[in-house]
Amino acid sequence: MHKILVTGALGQIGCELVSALAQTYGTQAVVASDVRAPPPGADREIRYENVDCTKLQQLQDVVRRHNIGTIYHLAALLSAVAEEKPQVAWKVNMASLFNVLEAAREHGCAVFFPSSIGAFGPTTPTDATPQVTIQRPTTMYGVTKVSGEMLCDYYHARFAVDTRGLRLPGLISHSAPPGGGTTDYAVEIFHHAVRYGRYSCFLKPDTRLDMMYMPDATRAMIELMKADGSQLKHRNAFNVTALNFTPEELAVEIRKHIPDFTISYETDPVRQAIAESWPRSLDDTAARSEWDWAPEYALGSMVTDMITHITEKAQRAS
Ligand code: NAD
Ligand code: AKB
Repeated sequence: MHKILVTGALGQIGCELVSALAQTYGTQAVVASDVRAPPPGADREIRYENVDCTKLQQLQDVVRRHNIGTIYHLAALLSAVAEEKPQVAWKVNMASLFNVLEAAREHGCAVFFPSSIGAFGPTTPTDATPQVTIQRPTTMYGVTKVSGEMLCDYYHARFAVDTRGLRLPGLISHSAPPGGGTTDYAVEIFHHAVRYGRYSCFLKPDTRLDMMYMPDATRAMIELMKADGSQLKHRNAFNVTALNFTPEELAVEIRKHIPDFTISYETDPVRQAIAESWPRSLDDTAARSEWDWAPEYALGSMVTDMITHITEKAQRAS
């Protein structure tokens, strides 16, 4: 039986994607991997491999040993960290994708690549950004995402590798902390609201961005990889979205659960500039029509679920 390899599996998405894949296909079908060692107490039922994706040999070895048929390639540096270390970001994001595509070409694997709203830039139409439009990002993260989309298209056209991708918005989740992105405020705010009743936000109150709750995001990734390939016209990569709000609007929704919650603003100029270079909202019509994408969580249901989980976690820890 072909197995599924997840790279960067200890990150914000990986932690939940591995569980979602195990629920869908069984624990034996999934191999989790990361350059880091798993934390003590990690799920021992899921096979774990230490893999640095910038090393082709390590990837090829794990793909061969586990008879891998599909690779969900999550290993990367996120927007804020990539802007701090652009040279490292180019190496990690591009070398690792190139190696994944080479291993996939040699071993006949399908590849999932997570692009981002960061693949757009200040010259892109900002509202209801179309599927096909101007992509001239001004961040190193965005440059690696556009290049990644194009490289995936190239491997599909030139070598018939089944590459598929999503342009994900900011993702909100409670299992693992976010990895250094511009949209991290939308996760941090919940932890601070539950623990301290207040939060100092690094983006301005009216910074509007698309977002998505993690259960919708992992389902989108799995559904895209299951979709009938002959129906996919865009492949790399589909705009997808679910939620759209500003920090101020999120705070209002949190106050429905924690009435005394207060938010203040101490803007980080680097992350604010990144956010302002991104679209305010995406048009995901192509994903909806080509593989029936539809989100399940709205702002209210996402906030209720986040606060429930984080409160339970805080109570267990105390
Ligand atoms: P994360 O930073 O939380 O996790 C990335 C993981 O990759 C980490 O566990 C890290 O140890 C690992 N990693 C780093 N270098 C590696 C290497 N050389 N080899 C193997 N593993 C390595 O990131 P995430 O939020 O889980 O994002 C995963 C992917 O999804 C990234 O490509 C990111 O750009 C994309 N994405 C994320 C979001 C989001 O909001 N989280 C939104 C859009 C796109
Ligand atoms: C980031 O902020 O870097 C990510 C993303 C939207 O790609 N969350």
